[in-house]
Amino acid sequence: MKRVITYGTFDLLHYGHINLLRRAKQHGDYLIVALSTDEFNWNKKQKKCYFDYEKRKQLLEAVRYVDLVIPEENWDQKVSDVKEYHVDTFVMGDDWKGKFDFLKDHCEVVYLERTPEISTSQIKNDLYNK
Ligand code: C2G
Repeated sequence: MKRVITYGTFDLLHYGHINLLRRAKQHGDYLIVALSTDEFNWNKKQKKCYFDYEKRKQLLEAVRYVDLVIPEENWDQKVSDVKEYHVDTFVMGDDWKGKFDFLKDHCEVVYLERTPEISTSQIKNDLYNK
């Protein structure tokens, strides 16, 4: 079984996220999503989520492409995650292109094209300016 992992906040889950998850799953048979915790988002990514971790986890677990959701608590857990979960392929959107190439020593690294014109901040701006 080919195991794939990806990381993110996935707040206000939208079709850009779903496009990423669908394509990530195409790289294997089992997709793990390491979901940024509220603390990690706030302390390290300066992101204030609309939905808390449990709600974002619940949403992701309802997505047909996702097999397991685990917490992402820090920037440095990726190598241990790849080892612990026997990951074959690491996938991220290409806004992160090159940033995780150090993982090539441990697994395949794939950057997928981001879906244009949609982002959580765009949704928030559009709603705020309605
Ligand atoms: N994404 C995408 N298209 C969009 C928006 C997002 O393909 N229009 C992808 C991103 O490239 C990322 C994933 O969806 O691969 C999740 O996006 P975010 O929740 O914004 O993740 P981010 O905050 O970039 O966290 O350790 C890595 C970080 O946790 C990544």
